[in-house]
Amino acid sequence: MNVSRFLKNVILAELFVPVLLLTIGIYHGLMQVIYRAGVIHQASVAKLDYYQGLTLHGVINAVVLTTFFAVAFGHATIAFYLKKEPNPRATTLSLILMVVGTLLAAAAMLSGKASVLYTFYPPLKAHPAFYIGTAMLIIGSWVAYWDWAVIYVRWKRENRDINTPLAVIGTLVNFTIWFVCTLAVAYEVLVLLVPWSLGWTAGVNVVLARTLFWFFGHALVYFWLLPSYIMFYTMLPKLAGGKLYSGMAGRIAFFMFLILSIPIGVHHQFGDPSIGRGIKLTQSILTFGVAIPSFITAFTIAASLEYAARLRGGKGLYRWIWKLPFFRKDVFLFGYLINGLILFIFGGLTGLVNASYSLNNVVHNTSFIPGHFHLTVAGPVFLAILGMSIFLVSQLTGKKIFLPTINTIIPYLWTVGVLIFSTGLMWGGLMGEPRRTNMGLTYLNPASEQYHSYWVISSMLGLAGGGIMFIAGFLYFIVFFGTFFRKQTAPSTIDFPVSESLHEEKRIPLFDTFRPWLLLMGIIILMAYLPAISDALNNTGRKAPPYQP
Ligand code: HAS
Ligand code: CU
Repeated sequence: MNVSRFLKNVILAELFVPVLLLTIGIYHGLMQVIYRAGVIHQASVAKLDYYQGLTLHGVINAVVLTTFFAVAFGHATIAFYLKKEPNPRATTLSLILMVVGTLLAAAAMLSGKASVLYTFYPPLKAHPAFYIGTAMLIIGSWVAYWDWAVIYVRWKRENRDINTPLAVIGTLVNFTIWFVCTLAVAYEVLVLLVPWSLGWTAGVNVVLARTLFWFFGHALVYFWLLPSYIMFYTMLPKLAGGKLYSGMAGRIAFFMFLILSIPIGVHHQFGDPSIGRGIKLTQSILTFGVAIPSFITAFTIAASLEYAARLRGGKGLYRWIWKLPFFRKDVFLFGYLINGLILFIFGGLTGLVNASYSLNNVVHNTSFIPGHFHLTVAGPVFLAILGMSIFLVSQLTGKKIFLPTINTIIPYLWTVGVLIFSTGLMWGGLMGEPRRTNMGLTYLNPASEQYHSYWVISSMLGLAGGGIMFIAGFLYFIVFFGTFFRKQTAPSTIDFPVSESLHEEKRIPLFDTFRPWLLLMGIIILMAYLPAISDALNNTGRKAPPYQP
């Protein structure tokens, strides 16, 4: 499909800006494992201290990159499937808000005035520019979403009897979740934190702030995940040379995410006082519910891959796997997506450990948690972003991929790195190794009274895995920027691989409409969150005074 110059430039800018910042984010990933393994025993390197680096790492990699990517990929998906380009004014406004907001937040973090980590829990206090900048980034992404909603409604009016393409359902579900969940964090930031950070109010109700944060923070992880799910359903079967086993399964999975992604945030607060046990248990059970759409996805995609491999002559119970196009340069995206899926098997299983109300006591606030989330957000999410960003840049600029062989190897190298890294973190976590701690300064510093030999091997594994991840990230930058700055050889296009459905798909109206699902979403959220918010509001503890690290 041909794209206008305007859309092409917008998508390219939305990929270029966050990938440029990602160089800082990935550098601080490497620094994390170095500090934590006790290789250095100091609070800062190159005048960037441990917590400042961890904040830059979390905010750039997990918030800036993911949000920019979701918007860029959303523009491409809506334009490709609905054959309508976004409104130029809205799109420009959205881009400006996102870029200016990001620069504000980045300035606050780089100047050391916002070392509050990506969760910015009060009483950690940041410069107002950090909060206002992140709010602008989020509002910019809303503008893009509102515009797509208008495009969708117009398209639907003209195509009442046609099933909305699965990728469009996925995009709209994802941004609807995003819009609703970010309302809570917008309230937290604008009403509780900014006035406090400006010195207008004396203290903050910490439990309320954390509850509002996790209303957003859990749904955030699915906002990261769903673009990858769109690729798994609509592209991967085609890339593998087959068909999607069931398009209906994909629709059901996306609508289940719509109703269950938000009302489970309290599973991050099992250890918080002044939230009742009843609501913690309820949200624990609902969390098992949100694993169902992922199980549906696992079986549907595995069946689609097996179908493709058998078409290529694959035989046996498992031997067919080797017929999949793991290292083919022309379908390099396959390598990025399949590695993400393999990591996600372990990411999902460890998530279920975390979600088990009582078991959570063992792992909460230990390095088991970053072990878990690097198997998810640094697994299917990050790999899909890397692969798709190279794919889009190459197509939109009409340039051939720079170093295509290296490009096919990157996801495998990354996966080996993450597996070693996460094994180290989770093993250490089970022995009580803390997360978010500069262990080189304390526990792994032989000169410190707190020296603790238990965590030497586990954190060394973390260092080895993190080093491999850094090399893979470095190679990605070479391929991405190398492609970006090459000579154009073809016209600019967007041509996504499109998976056909294996079974003929009848249109069932319930799975091609948003209204009943939105209603259900509202009801479940109210039921799950009214008690939690009420507990937080009734938190009679003293309001925490600000603390600046
Ligand atoms: Fe999580 C903490 C529970 C999924 C990210 N999670 C985190 C944090 C992050 C995060 C960032 O209940 C830390 C936040 C912080 O800083 O404090 N998580 C879950 C559960 C799931 C889950 C139940 N998490 C994710 C995803 C993330 C993510 C996705 C990012 C994208 N998580 C928790 C809990 C905590 C938590 C607690 C709080 C812990 C604490 O105490 O602080 C589920 O959604 C997982 C369901 C997934 C599956 C896997 C399905 C498998 C698939 C692969 C199939 C493979 C195929 C390949 C087909 C059931 C789809 C075949 C291969 C061939 C070769 C053929
Ligand atoms: Cu969660």
